[in-house]
Amino acid sequence: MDGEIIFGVQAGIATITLNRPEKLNSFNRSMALSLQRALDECALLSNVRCVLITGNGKAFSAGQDLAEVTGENAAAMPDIVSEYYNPIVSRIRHLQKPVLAAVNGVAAGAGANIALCCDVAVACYSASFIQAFSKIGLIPDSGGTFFLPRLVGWQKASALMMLGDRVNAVEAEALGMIYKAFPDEEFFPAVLGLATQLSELPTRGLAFTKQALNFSLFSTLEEQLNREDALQKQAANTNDYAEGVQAFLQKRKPVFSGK
Ligand code: LHQ
Repeated sequence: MDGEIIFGVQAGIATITLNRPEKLNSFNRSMALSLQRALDECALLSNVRCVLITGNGKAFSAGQDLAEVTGENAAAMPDIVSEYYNPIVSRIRHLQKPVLAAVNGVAAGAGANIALCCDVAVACYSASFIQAFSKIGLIPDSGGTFFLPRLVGWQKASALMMLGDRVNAVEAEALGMIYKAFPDEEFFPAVLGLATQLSELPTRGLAFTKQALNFSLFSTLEEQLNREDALQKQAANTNDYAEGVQAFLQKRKPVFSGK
């Protein structure tokens, strides 16, 4: 996909690698649109049961390519947020498959917030997260003002967004910003293990879980209980539910098909 994204599918896992390493995988228009297309592809491909997003080289992503927003051909600000980042975040949240962010290095600005909106985000010890926006007079976008206070609490989020502190991976795990941090040398085996695990779980059940979590962000308890009831009925209609129960009763390991 245009060379700025490397896309591959193997054993149920679609890997999307942000590939502008010399620019710390910062987003230009082409990379943003390629990421959107790759996510669309993941939605369409029935053999994809887990999506892994990572970066090539020493960074995950330094956010917007600031060279693109200066000079005569600079894209207008409203276009950047609505054309690049909002469609990426919406696609990740609405994809009916688990999305794993493997943060292999610095994640700044929109790069950080794209990682944080994924279903599971992990990082290597040498990675870090920076809400870099305030340093250039912007506000956190890509869902940052939505997800970060929900992940780490209002006060921490507010301070991190205003001060633009660099948060290392171990702190990010302690804050609940990410699921886990791994030593660098253990990172890729750990990521592969998690991606494999996610790809072998009941995919439709995970999609219903994701729908319930999305819905919980705005609902009352009563609304949420009703939503869980409706989604549980759908989950109970899947082949994987039948397989899960049978396997338990037969004391064997379940083999889920994702259907
Ligand atoms: C970069 C970038 C970069 C271009 C490193 N762009 N070249 C929405 C609406 C509209 C407009 C703006 O944006 C947004 C959303 C956003 O994402 S706003 C936030 C944009 N991102 C930033 O402000 C982060 C800027 N980068 C940094 O603060 C540092 O580079 C970090 C902390 C990420 C990494 O620091 P270092 O590891 O010390 O690397 P470095 O600074 O030396 O960067 C290496 C190279 O990458 C360097 O190029 P050079 O030619 O000198 O080797 C940088 O210029 C380039 N680079 N980030 N965002």
